[in-house]
Amino acid sequence: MREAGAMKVLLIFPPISVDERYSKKVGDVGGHLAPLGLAYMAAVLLKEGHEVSIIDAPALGYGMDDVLRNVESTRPDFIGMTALTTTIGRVENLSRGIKKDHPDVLLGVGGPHATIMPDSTLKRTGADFVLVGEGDITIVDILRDPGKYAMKKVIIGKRVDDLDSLPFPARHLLPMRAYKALPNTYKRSPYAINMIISRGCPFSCTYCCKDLYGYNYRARSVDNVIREIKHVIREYNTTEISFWDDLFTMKRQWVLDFCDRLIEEGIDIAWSCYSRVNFVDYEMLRKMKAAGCWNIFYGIEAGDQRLLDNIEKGITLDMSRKAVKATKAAGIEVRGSFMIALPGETPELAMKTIRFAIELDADYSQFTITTPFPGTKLYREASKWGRLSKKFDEYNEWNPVFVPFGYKNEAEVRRIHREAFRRFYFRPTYVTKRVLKIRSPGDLIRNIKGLRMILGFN
Ligand code: B12
Repeated sequence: MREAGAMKVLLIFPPISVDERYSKKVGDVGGHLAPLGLAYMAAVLLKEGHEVSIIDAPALGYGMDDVLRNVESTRPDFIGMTALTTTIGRVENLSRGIKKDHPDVLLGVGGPHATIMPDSTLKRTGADFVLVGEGDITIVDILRDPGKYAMKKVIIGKRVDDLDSLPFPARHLLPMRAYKALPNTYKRSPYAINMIISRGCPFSCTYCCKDLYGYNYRARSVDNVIREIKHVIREYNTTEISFWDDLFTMKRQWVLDFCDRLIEEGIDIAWSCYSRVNFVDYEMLRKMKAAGCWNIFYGIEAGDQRLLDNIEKGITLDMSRKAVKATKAAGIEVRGSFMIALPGETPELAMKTIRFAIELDADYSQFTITTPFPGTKLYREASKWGRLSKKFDEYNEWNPVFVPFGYKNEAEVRRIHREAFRRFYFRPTYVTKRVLKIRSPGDLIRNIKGLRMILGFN
């Protein structure tokens, strides 16, 4: 029985397949992760006494019709959807479909795209409201008194200053066995548990959108994160966790304290995170390794200083060299992220980036195609640097939606992007290194799947 005033809530992550995400046939390689934003909101709403369910359509393999059928049979009072720029077209179709059959359902849309383009999101989807920014606090207020908000079509979400005040994400509402990491992104267990320890980032890289979490970095306490780790170990028997913060090592002392706790309490997990090359040092990396960190993903982006300056990355090539060397020396694998088709880039400069990736010789390198998402400085200034397509469905970082003036056309961007994977991965030294690292049948399978994925990109 629901309490008085309680609602039947359905939160939806709209359908998109892994192949669509990469605009390529990459096969059954995994790559789904729990939608933590919805899971946080679900946890908060459960505490309020609402009856909540989540449909993570990509993980469940649901298409539009499956979602609509579910809505038909469950008849929720409130439906909330996440919109990314890549998925706004689907959110539009889905919400129009829902509103056609159920005009009375309260429908809200949030997430990065809704935050960046609230008015157009409202118009396209026909939703009752669009929420800008963080939803965890404000969704409670809205459902407490929908009448009060009925006139406000665009609602600004309250920023969560004290992240420890949030309950842990309601993972029990999600198909946890469907979350499998990509082959080269796990060590011990393909069943992925993703976690976030902070929100916000003080840097101003021009390709990144600051509208959602802002510049103000806020972290959870070490104690709160350790409790969540123990919780997921207990509930899901997990042996591996990936941290998806933009900058996990933002606060050095936090990282050291966190590692000390993992070590002191004998918490045996393999973990990985994202960082910046100028926010690590050997001593800290050694401690991270001792605490179970096996892989760090660095945004290295380019092999030419001017290209880095054009995106206001605030790093130098030497910082990348130093960080990669220190990370390897600490015994942690390095994943390097590189961008092709940056503002000011020519195919020759892209070759410099590819050569730099080879020089650094990270354990894995990912090359994505620069995508000026709306809400970023790069989007606003795109016409200064090249030609930009506005087909948002193609904004997935694997399509040349932006062609810098230094390139002839999209085909040339695609050719260089393929070339990057080919030159990096099909080097005899790289192949030998990977083969020598194979220790178990699991390692072998991971490598074969990873190879299939790289071939998919080619
Ligand atoms: C983890 C992650 C992934 C994971 C999992 C995605 C998932 N299921 O959530 C994986 C690796 C699968 C992934 C894939 C992609 N991702 Co991604 N991802 C992230 C990352 C790093 C963290 C997301 C997260 O957990 N945030 C923490 C939670 C708490 O926040 P949240 O999800 O934003 O939710 C809050 C608010 O947005 C809001 N909210 C969200 N939904 C709703 C709904 C309602 C009704 C309301 C009221 C509020 C609300 O309230 C929430 C709580 O405060 C973000 C970057 C970032 N820092 O957020 C990029 C990010 C979301 N991804 C992005 C992109 C582009 C992609 C891909 C297209 C890239 C690709 N080719 O792989 C795909 C598309 C995937 C898809 N399924 O559609 C972009 C989106 C940009 C944009 N303008 O839309 C981001 C912002 C990164 C970037 N490049 O700038 N991603």
